[in-house]
Order: sequence, then C-alpha cells, then structure tokens
Amino acid sequence: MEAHAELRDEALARLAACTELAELRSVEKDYLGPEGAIGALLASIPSLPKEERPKVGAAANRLKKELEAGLDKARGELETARVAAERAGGDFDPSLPPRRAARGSLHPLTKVRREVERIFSSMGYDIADGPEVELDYYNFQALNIPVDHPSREMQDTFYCDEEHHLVMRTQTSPVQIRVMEQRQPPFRLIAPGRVFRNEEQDATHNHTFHQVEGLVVGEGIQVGHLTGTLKGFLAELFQRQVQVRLRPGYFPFVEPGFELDVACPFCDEKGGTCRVCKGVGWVEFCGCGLVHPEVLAAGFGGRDDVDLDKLTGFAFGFGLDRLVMLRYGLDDIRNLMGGDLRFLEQF
Ligand code: FA5
Repeated sequence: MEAHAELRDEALARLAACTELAELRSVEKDYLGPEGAIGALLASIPSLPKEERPKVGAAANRLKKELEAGLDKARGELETARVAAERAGGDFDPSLPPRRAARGSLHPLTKVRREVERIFSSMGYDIADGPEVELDYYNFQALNIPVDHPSREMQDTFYCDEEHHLVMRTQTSPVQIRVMEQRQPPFRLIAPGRVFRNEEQDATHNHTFHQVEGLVVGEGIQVGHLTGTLKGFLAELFQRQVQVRLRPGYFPFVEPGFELDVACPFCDEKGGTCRVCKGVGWVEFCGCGLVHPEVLAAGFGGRDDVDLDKLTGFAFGFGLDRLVMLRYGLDDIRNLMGGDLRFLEQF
C-alpha cells in the first residue's frame, strides 16, 4: 500500500504539471499504457500475502479511474486554454473565411495561347501542330531559304543532327508546308508552338520561346485581308479598337513582306513615358505578308487538285511570349520560363 501511495502522488504531480497535449499522452502511457506502472502494480498482486490482495487490487483500480478522469479533465482544460490564447493573440478570427488550400493555376503562356485559339477559332480558323525537332527542308528549304542563303543567319539555329538534317525549329513557319502537303485549299489555320534559337538571352529574347503561325490559303487573297484579320484579332484580344500599321519587312517566304505594328494598348499619346512602347506609341507585333509563290509551289506542287496559278495566301507569325508581356505589362521575358513559383502564382 505504501508503493501505491507513492505511485499516486507521483502520477498526480505529473498530471498537474502538464502544459501540452503531448505531455498528457506521455503520462497516460507511463501509468495506464500496456507497460505502465498501474499494470505492473496489478500484476504484482498474486505475489502478495492473501489478505492484502483485495485491498491493493481495489486501490489500484481506484487509482486507474482517478488518473483517467484527471487526464480527461486536463485535456479539456488545455484545449480551452489554446482557443482562448488564439483569440487573445488576435490570430484567430472566427469571422474569417477558412484558409484556402494551395491550388495550381494555368501558366500565363497557356492562358494567352488559349485566348488566341479561342478568338481565331471564332473566326473560322483550325488549329494545327508540327514537330519541334524539324527537318532542315521544312524549317528552311521549302520556305524559300536554300542552303547557302544568307537569311539562315537571321535565325541562329540549334543543329541537332547534321547527318539527318535535323534542327530544333527556329520558327513555326514549317507547319505551313506540312499542312499544305496534307490539306485541300481553301483553308485557314493557326499553329501555336515552341521554337528555339541559339541566341543570347536578355529581357526580350529567350532561346526557347513560343510563336503563333497563321496561314490562310485560297483564291484572291490580298494584303487587306491580312491587316483586317490581325486588326480584328487584336481588337478582340485587348477588348478595344486598335490601330495597326505595316512597315516593309523581309522574310524569304512572303512577298510582299511586312512587319505589323500595333498602336500601344497602354498609352494613347506618343512621346509619353510609357514603359511598354517607350514613348514610341507603337509596338512591333508580327512578321507577315502574302505567301511567296515558291512556298505555295513547295507545299502544293505536283498535285492535280490544286491550281497553283490561282492560289494565293497570307501568313503571319508572332511571338506569344511577347504578347503575354504586352498583355500583363511584364518587363522580362525570362520570368516566363524561369520556373519561379512566386512569379507564376500571380496569374
Ligand atoms: C519569324 O520567325 C517568321 N517566321 C514570322 C513570319 C511568319 C513572317 C509568317 C512572315 C510570315 P521573326 O524572326 O521576326 O519572324 O520572329 C517572329 C516573332 O517571334 C517576333 O516578332 C518576336 O515576337 C518573336 N521572337 C523572335 N525572336 C525571339 C526571341 N529570341 N525571344 C522571344 N521572342 C522572339
């Protein structure tokens, strides 16, 4: 009975000293657990003198109940104290909505690409696709850029297998030839995709970026169709009237070729301090032009179902990353593919 009295004093003292739930759990384990002290006390009963056994047994059971009740009470008190402390500390506000679970979001390039696809689809365009590792033939030769042509140097190329004439495509224009080979005119389509150039990176240049190619083929297509289409697209994208202008531009696969600029969607006056157009009032948007007859010949040549003499078309190619920058007012293209979640979580 002496051992019992000592055990009780020790257990109640430890219980009283508990300030955390984890401490209560360890008291429970030490006294009531399978290898706990009360179990040991009960196990010792058969070795006691017969007349003591009932007394010790009853005392051990009382202690067990007492400890269980004490643990329950202490748990309730600790929980109440925790809630009260949170309230007093100001970081528990029961009127706030629950914290949101972390959730992924679409990449800004995906968002803008889908928006571009939606707008062109609504204008009757199909969406086409082509390989990122491309034959030299499709990336250059069929686009009127023969092997020794100086314009190959306009786009610094990653050659991946010279023996098999494979390159990382430097532009989405090879998709033009691939669809011409497969489709029957008239048709209109866009081909968004990833492209690669062996270029120094800076705030507006990446080695891996995205373009959206546009190609319309049919009879009687003129420059007015090209500007009207791009103007309509940009107005829908920026949800306002936009002005565009053409400057002469050289691309071997179009004739005539142009650079199309859009009036800066962020400022209405030239000469201001606009961060996006640098006060010029215009932003370069894309390369474009009427499809060169050599390109139509490469894509459709030798087919009975196509009359090359009557066929015309326009094509354009714009940088999707630059459009995302324009859309969200970003100043460094490298953030887009940098993989930094703090940047991406803003979209
Ligand atoms: C071309 O790539 C032509 N294929 C476009 C074209 C298509 C012209 C059809 C005529 C007919 P260019 O090299 O200018 O053209 O690139 C087109 C767009 O890609 C540029 O306007 C720019 O927005 C984007 N771009 C070019 N280089 C980079 C780069 N290093 N980083 C990010 N964007 C780039």
